[in-house]
Amino acid sequence: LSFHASAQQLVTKDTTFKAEGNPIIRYKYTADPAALVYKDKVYLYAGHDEAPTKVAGYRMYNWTCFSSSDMVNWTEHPTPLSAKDFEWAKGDAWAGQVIERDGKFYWYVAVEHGAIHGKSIGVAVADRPEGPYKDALGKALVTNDMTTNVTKISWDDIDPTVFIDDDGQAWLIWGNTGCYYAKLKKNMIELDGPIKTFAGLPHYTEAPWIHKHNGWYYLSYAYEFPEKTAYAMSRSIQGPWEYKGILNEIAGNSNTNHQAIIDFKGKTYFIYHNGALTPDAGSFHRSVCIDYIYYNKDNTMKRVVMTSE
Ligand code: FUB
Repeated sequence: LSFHASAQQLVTKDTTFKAEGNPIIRYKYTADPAALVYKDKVYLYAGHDEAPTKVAGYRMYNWTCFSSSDMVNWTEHPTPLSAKDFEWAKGDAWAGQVIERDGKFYWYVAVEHGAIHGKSIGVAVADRPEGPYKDALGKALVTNDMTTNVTKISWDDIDPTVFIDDDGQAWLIWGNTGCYYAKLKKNMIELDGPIKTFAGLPHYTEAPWIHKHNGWYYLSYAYEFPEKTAYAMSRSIQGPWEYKGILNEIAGNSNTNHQAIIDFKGKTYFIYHNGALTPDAGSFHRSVCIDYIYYNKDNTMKRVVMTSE
């Protein structure tokens, strides 16, 4: 598959390709990656930047899914979920994450609410990681009026990330003006208790991601704007979080950075996006990249070395 900047190739059936360096997907723009390891495969979920050339502004209508057994040979499974699949929403397929529980796959995403000002979080469900997914709730799981003065900011309830801890408790974490968190019920489609806000995350902007390593919790997030990726560590998912510094620098000509961190077949991967495939409007024509994460002896993470090969 080859890339055409002015005419992105629309893949409508499962299509295989080989990643040849970063960005790994070169025939369409992909943003806001999330990843799931399930049964010996990585499932990579991404939004789709469809802004016309030179248009500054997000045009995102649906999400896509890629799978791989080796991080090199990939299959795209289009298009498992669209913003229009949420009848209560009026568009904007922004960032999200998929998790598996009891053989079902739950995809938490941000979309523009049709009746309540701003972005809301919806959840869709499927029987297979590659979908198809359908709205699991018929309404938003989190709306702007639950966290913010709704007249203020329309993009507060965005970037949901989900984590199931070793004790079986599922957590939803998200937000822009704060990094919010709440328990999820076992059914994965209802909050179970109050929404709280994490402290100890300097220059937090958005894009939280939780992972665990050697008994430590890591909360990585987009830092400042234009965004770098920073992270904090804790012995408990509820904090207190101790800030540990920058994990990844600004990625190319994209104002945003948005990461997923996974372990797969003995290695740790940092999955993010940059604006490398476009000479213009890189913030709105983003592309998914993958590099390695390495840990120091004290369990802190070394800065990511971004590669193009
Ligand atoms: O893709 C739209 C927004 O840009 C996401 O919600 C943010 O994380 C940033 O990547």
